[in-house]
Amino acid sequence: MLKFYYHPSPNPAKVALFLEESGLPYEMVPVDTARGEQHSAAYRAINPNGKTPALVDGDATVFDSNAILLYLAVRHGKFLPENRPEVRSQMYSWLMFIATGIGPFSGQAVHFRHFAPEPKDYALNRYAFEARRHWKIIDEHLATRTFMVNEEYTIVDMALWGWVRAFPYVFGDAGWADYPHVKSFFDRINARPAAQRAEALKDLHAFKTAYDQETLDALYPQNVAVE
Ligand SMILES: N[C@@H](CCC(=O)N[C@@H](CS)C(=O)NCC(=O)O)C(=O)O
Repeated sequence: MLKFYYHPSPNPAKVALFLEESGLPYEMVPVDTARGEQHSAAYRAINPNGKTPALVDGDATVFDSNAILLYLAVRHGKFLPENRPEVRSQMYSWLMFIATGIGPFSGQAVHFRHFAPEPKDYALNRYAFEARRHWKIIDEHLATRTFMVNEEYTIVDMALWGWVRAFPYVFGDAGWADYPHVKSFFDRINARPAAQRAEALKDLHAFKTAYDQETLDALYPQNVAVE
């Protein structure tokens, strides 16, 4: 059975949605990043990047959320758009745009908005600007379509959903108003039973929610004092 290494955060959510949509049997293995479990030697052997998610499929190990989506989609022939160059090219482009733009800039915008120590104005401005710029591109793209590629529900939509969930942390609750098409997309995917099951995974384990010193040290090791 598939082993899915999970924490309730944006990148694992993408894979949770695929697994729930596909009905593939899997075991959820919690990795409590607030307790530093992502840094254990055992987990690093699965994901050398020490982040969630990761997937073990028999002898195959896959890390990085969009790589896992592609792996599962190709292996099981599910949630890939029509196999024409002009369509698949769109899938690869948007998948990488989400992996290299939406995710990292949104993540850093969250970090500087909520967690970074002062002074942070320059960095906050830089990442909030880039997050807005990337999400505007998505919003304009979704203005004329239901799904990201070819009007088919694909892994690109799953990759996007993982991060749309974090929208209020990136921009605040008022942020939705500037991205109406992203909001409609979010409501549309949330209405799917698989999305609700993917969201409910977080309740299967008592993940730590406190932001105490242990959590800060686990998530921001650059701040840990070196004696
Ligand atoms: N590029 C990676 C990024 C993974 C990532 O940053 N995961 C976050 C959760 S969304 C994490 O595990 N954070 C814990 C940490 O940074 O220590 C992917 O898409 O899987």
